[in-house]
Amino acid sequence: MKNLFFYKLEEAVRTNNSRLCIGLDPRVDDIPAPFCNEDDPIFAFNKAIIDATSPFACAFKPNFAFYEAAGIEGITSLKKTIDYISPEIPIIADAKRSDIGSTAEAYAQSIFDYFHCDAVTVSPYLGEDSLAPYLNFKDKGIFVLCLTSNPGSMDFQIPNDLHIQVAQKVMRWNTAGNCGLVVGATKPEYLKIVRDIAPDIPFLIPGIGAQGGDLEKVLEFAPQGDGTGYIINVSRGITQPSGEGDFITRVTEAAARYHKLIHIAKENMA
Ligand code: NUP
Repeated sequence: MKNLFFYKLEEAVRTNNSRLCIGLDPRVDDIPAPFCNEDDPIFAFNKAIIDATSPFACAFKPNFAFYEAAGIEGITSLKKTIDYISPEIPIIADAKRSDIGSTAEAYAQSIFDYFHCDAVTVSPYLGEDSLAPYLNFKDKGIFVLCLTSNPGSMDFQIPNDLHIQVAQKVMRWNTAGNCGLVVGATKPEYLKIVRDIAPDIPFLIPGIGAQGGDLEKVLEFAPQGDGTGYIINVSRGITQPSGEGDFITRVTEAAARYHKLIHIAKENMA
């Protein structure tokens, strides 16, 4: 069963023939010179990236940390960025919220009622009642952290089979079809385990590009039985492109390259 968010996501996948989610994680100190002279450098930077990369994207994922780090102006830039993105392209608020239920209600209101994002990332650490305020938004997407891409996933998650337990729980919590799982690209063998447990839960997969995840291996295990149900996030690999020359040209080329790499990897699987 697909809820409104996952339906919208698959529509965007179809329209742009893309499973590439583009991460909008602006680092104020790294914003190139021309944008720094604008009134709102973060928004100007994001706007240029969104204009250049929208044809390659099935979703955009701003990580709230980078906007909060820039203070009140950063929050304003975030709001403007979200409002600027075409309504056809879903926006995933990478906010990794986690708190007791009564506080989670305020977080959920902020993400969905104020920022009008289509989906959110949340941490399951505090358990079911802490996620209920998000899950009550039946038309939105709730991506639960399951297996993170960082080295610290070896501290608690993998040694305690937490990724397995989270996947099992999310299968039960998904009564409205609004749940997804965040599964890092850096540990494809564990991603496979999660897919076996949760065959029809969509995956948000970060860790390709700067974190060195293996795209081919990820695409071997990530798709659901019908080939759908996953999106691949790239943030720095697109918004901080290597090389010389015009910045936005390099951003566009990087987005086009990842878009193509995902297709090539998929074809190699076939
Ligand atoms: O497990 C996770 N790993 C991860 O990198 C869960 C995430 N939400 N992320 C986020 O994805 C991370 O915080 C950043 O916003 C993005 C990856 O960025 P990059 O490594 O592609 O630059």
